[in-house]
Amino acid sequence: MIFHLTSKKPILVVGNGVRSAEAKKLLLEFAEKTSIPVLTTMNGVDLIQDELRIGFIGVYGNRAANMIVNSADLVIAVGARLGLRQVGNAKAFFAPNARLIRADIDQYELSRSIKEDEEKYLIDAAKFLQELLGEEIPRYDAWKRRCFAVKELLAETDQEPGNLCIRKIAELLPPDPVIAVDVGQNLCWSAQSFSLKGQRGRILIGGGYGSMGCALPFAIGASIAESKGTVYCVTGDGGLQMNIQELQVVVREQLPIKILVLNNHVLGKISEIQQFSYDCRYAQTTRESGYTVPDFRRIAEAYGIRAVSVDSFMELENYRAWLSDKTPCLIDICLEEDSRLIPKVNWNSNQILPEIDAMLQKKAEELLM
Ligand SMILES: Cc1ncc(C[n+]2csc(CCOP(=O)(O)OP(=O)(O)O)c2C)c(N)n1
Repeated sequence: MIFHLTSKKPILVVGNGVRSAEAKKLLLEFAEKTSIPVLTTMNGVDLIQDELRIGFIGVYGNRAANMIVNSADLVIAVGARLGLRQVGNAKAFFAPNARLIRADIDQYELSRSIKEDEEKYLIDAAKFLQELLGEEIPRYDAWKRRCFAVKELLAETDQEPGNLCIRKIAELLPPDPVIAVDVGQNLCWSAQSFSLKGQRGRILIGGGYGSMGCALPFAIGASIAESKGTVYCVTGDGGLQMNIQELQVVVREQLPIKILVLNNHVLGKISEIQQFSYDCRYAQTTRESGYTVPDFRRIAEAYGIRAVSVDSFMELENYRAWLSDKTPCLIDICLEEDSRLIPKVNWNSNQILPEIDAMLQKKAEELLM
């Protein structure tokens, strides 16, 4: 018996290992059979979508997801390595009220301990889920409803312009889209706010490698793999400048890649670190400190790609047709320079910052009690 029947608030945390083991169907089956809430890591953010999606955990994870981890009494992590980005610096604060079960195919990942009494299974994610499916596990409908009520309650907190922009893009996409995302704030906003229609869509990210400029080559590869399929490429202005020459491949191969530039005119992720951790001593990240952005519309047009610059993501509505036809395009979306990345889990505790309205916080905590 792997599952602890005494558990009242169990959760599943799934990572990319579930995809590698081709166990996504088993995951959905398990989630449906038991009603145990499913959370993901950033790498597994597209493993579960639509009404099943609560969010991803970790430093820049969704507030509701991290609150649920803080309150759960059983965490079953499958194919999720639970690295620093998920667990933080002070392991004692990770899922402080829970027993931890870890299933991973990678011996090295399991050799790192997170909790002294954690239970580890060196096993393929599909086999592990199959074993769980064979166990008599009660349904957790009421607990799942409470988790989703918290998600609902907090739906409008932490909504920076970057999040709202991703929500707008998601609204305009067809079911099961393939999306390639770059690195920086644009990645975190995407992971936080891309709720996809359908269960087969993909969000391709560089994960732990964090190599800026990956989105456009990812999009090219994904489009070719799908016999010139449509791919949505979400990138920051800095990331696009890393591999901008690949626009020629898009044109030469006539790939229906839709490039959406979240253009805040700064190397946002790093300028934010310089703002908060280095007392606003910006270096090579903002216009004044030595970073500038070209006119992407004109560059795309020079390559022969249809392009437009919009002052606000609200204008994306006017380009619905561009996003659904089979021709490449670039939409340069102007974002506020100071669109921030929130919430953030304190590296040395499990406190989620910034604090929200006390009444809202209390209500969410009561739901999770
Ligand atoms: C090749 C490479 N160089 C530097 C970094 C460090 N880095 C991470 S995010 C980032 C800024 C990204 O800026 P931008 O592409 O404009 O995206 P934003 O954060 O503004 O969304 C930098 C420099 C990196 N991850 N990869």
